[in-house]
Amino acid sequence: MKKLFIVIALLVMTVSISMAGILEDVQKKGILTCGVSEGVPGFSIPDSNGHWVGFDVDLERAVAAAVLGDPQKINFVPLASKQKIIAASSGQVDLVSRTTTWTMKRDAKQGVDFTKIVFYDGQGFMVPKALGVDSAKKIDGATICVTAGTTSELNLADFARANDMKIEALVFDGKKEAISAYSAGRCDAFTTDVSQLASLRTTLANPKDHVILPEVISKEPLAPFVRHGDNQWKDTVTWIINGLIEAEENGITAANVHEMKKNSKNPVIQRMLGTSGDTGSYINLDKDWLVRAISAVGNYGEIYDRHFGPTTKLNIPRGNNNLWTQGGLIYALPIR
Ligand SMILES: N[C@@H](CCC(=O)N[C@@H](CS)C(=O)NCC(=O)O)C(=O)O
Repeated sequence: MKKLFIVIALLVMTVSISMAGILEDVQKKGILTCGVSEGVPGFSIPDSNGHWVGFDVDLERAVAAAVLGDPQKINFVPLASKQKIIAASSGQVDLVSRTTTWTMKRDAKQGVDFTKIVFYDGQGFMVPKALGVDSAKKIDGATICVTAGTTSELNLADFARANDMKIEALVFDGKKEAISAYSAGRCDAFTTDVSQLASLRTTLANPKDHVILPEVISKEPLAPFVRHGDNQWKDTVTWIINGLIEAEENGITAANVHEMKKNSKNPVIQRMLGTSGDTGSYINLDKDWLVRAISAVGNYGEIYDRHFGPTTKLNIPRGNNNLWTQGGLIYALPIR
């Protein structure tokens, strides 16, 4: 009898949690729980005061600003590659923004839904300069350090097979172990997404002693993701990201967003910033949803520049991550 009661209570709890939805849940708790990496400069890493910073972090701060009115109201959960999908599918975190490639299996089979591609990446190789190798086609017989649970591990196997090469993969549970093994000389090369190679190279003792080879062997469209099955929450996060991109296209910045809201005569900008219509109501937020997100972190281009721009250590050219109007692939859907 007691057991039956517990089962019924659990069932009622589960049903009410899933009915309430993640958005209401987050707003009730007043805090957004976000998955991040275990520390990748430029993407997500704590600064010297323990404050999380980075491109992926700013996207999460934009969501916190839009849904909670405060970009600081985030509980950050560092996740190894192996844990990132299950952390969202199990409900441990509300949102993951962490250098994650949108693949068919993750999306359709592993209980998560991707929101919007925020960084077009591709896999590459880093080698010590002293090795004298200038092309990935010349790494036959090499031992390569790679992290478990990543697309990098799978692509490496494909690359070896397709090019009829013998490659020994040294697979590590975490990125920290993988990069330490590489810097200790346990493998000839390190492989991951090219942007992360640029980032991790800055953490090595002598970054100039390492080169990134020119070949890009895969497509790695990186996108934040949420638990599968809560369409409302997925819509909310997706449209906040669309809003940041559309803001760049329309010249709305952290510095001018309030002035634009007051004075812009452009109907697109008026809709985005809540001067006309009520786009916020489509994602269960108020009229100022996007004003708060932009004033917290700036538009997409400002976020990119802050973490990857020419004044940063990483200095990753925008390339495919330029707006479509500038020859890139970054394209926001219409906010109306
Ligand atoms: N984009 C790839 C690779 C992602 C990735 O994050 N790779 C590594 C290897 S450098 C990693 O775990 N990085 C961060 C961390 O755990 O701190 C994927 O989605 O599988």
